[in-house]
Amino acid sequence: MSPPAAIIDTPAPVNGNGVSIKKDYGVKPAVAANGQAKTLDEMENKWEAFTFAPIRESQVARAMTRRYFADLDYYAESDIVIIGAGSCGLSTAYMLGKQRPDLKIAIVEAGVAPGGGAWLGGQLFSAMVMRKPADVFLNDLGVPYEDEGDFVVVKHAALFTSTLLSRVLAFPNIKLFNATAVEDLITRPAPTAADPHAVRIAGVVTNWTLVSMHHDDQSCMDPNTINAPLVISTTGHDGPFGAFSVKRLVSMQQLEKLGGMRGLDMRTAEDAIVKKTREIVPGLVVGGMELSEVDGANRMGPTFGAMALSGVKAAEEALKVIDE
Ligand code: 48N
Repeated sequence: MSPPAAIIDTPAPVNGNGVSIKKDYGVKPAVAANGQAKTLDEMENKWEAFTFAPIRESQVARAMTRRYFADLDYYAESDIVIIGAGSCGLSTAYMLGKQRPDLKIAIVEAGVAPGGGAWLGGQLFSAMVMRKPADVFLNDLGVPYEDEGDFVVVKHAALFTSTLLSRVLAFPNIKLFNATAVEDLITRPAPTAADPHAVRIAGVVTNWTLVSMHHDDQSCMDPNTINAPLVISTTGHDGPFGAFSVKRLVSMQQLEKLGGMRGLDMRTAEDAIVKKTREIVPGLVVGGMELSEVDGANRMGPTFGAMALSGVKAAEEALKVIDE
């Protein structure tokens, strides 16, 4: 039985060059789902007559895939790519989204769930500590906290991370590609007097994370790419996926070696990470705990102010490059 004619949808819109354009789906605030009621109160005790509006499975398939592939097409050329949607990467995206609605920003996050290590405060405890002046970031974000003098405490780390994530996802010029791993960096020759083999970073090489995890037991599964004049890497300290870009810079001889993250020293670690967030090689800014692997900075343990403010600085450093 062929689907009713009304459901055969029109093809995704493309411009004169056949490039998908962001179709305006008329994003509206959420309204009651069932078509009859307009408020939750109106649904009370009306379950006998309750029914959802009609749907055909292919409409769901098209609603998801049309948008996703239009986004893949649209962000294939981005202004900035952020690798890693942990607390630093999301803070960076938040600052860029607020300041530069003109920029196309793609966030590539290997995990299905973005947020990195910021869903808990430390050793699975809920509360998240941020040392002042990181409270100014929480004020800007609108996250409530308890003031303990030199530091503040957010009652649950997930309150910070979910609020930050929701603000970032609400920016129309930012797209999160989660469950997607950066497998390599796109480079262009940028020889210098000191290094004829020097490169500048010009984008990222991506694949579904589940594919990235099985290159050793499947035949060749080639990646996809996103071109961008600037990449911001915030992939965290070393681990299964961590410190990705800086380790790749070493293997492509753009960095001689990594300093390696040092032992825990809260007071020196946080200042160092924020102050040294910077463009490591042309076209690549590194922030958050990934940076500790470059400079051999100490780790700070269960305090997150440096992640937020490293994100603020990473956004600043990125705009210096983009606007130069
Ligand atoms: O949360 P993380 O790991 O990294 P940061 O730098 O945003 O925040 C670090 C912070 O959580 C701490 O480690 C705290 C402060 N503790 C310090 C200490 O002393 O222990 O987020 C990195 C994100 C994760 O979500 C990864 O999944 C993702 O980056 N990621 C990648 N995404 C895409 N492609 C990759 N190759 C990749 N590698 C990591």
